Amino acid sequence: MTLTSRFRKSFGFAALAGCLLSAGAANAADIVAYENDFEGSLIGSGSATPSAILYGGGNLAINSAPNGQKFLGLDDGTNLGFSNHTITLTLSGLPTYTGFSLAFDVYTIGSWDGNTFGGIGPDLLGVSAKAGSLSIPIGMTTFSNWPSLSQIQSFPETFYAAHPAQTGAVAVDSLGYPTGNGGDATYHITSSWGFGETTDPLTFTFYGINLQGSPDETWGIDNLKVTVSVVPEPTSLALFGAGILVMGAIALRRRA
Ligand SMILES: [Ca+2]
Ligand SMILES: [Ca+2]
Repeated sequence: MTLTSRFRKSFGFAALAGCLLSAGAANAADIVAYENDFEGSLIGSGSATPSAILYGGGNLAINSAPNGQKFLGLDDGTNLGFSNHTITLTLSGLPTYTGFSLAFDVYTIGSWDGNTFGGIGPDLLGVSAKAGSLSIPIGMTTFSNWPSLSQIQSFPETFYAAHPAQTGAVAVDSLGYPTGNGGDATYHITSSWGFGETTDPLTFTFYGINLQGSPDETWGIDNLKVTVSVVPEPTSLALFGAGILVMGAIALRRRA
């Protein structure tokens, strides 16, 4: 199986949208495999929902930020989300697909230290995927909530790129966590990939590494959406081909 669209080098995922290059792309249709804003349900919706499984190092829960925003986090009573946990979303029951797009928001909560070493970092968050037997290391990066300390982080590229703290954040301190401990930041992340025809399952793994842990440095997932590019059924392709033949015959007759 050959990748025909590569992740840009980084978490600059958005730029890759629409770059799927597989041979069947012209006839492929995108369907929503999974979608969840975590306002009401851990299960979510989408064509693959019945077999979507989310789990981590503890029990998952819908957490509530101080401003009322709900997101995927941990059932530890803190509403602070994950620390050094691994969370996996498995989608099955999908038709044959030739690519996927992943989109989600990550909330970095508290005292994230970006690329800083010396025992307090680097504070890493990573995402990987597995499509059928194909493993895709989507990216691993760092975040910092300390622009006031002139810290650097790798986002919007992968570790060990260097950018000022909170570069690329779509919101800062909007969730209402205490700013004395770094507050919070919101990042919107997307990544699109294309490859040969692939079957179930499609799995995404999200993980935190090297964090000082709850309640100091935590994170949450929100507005998670997965679409897949689906190859048309052979029967509809055959009908489409027949339609072209008929049209061709009519054109020939007119010309005659
Ligand atoms: Ca939400
Ligand atoms: Ca840290």
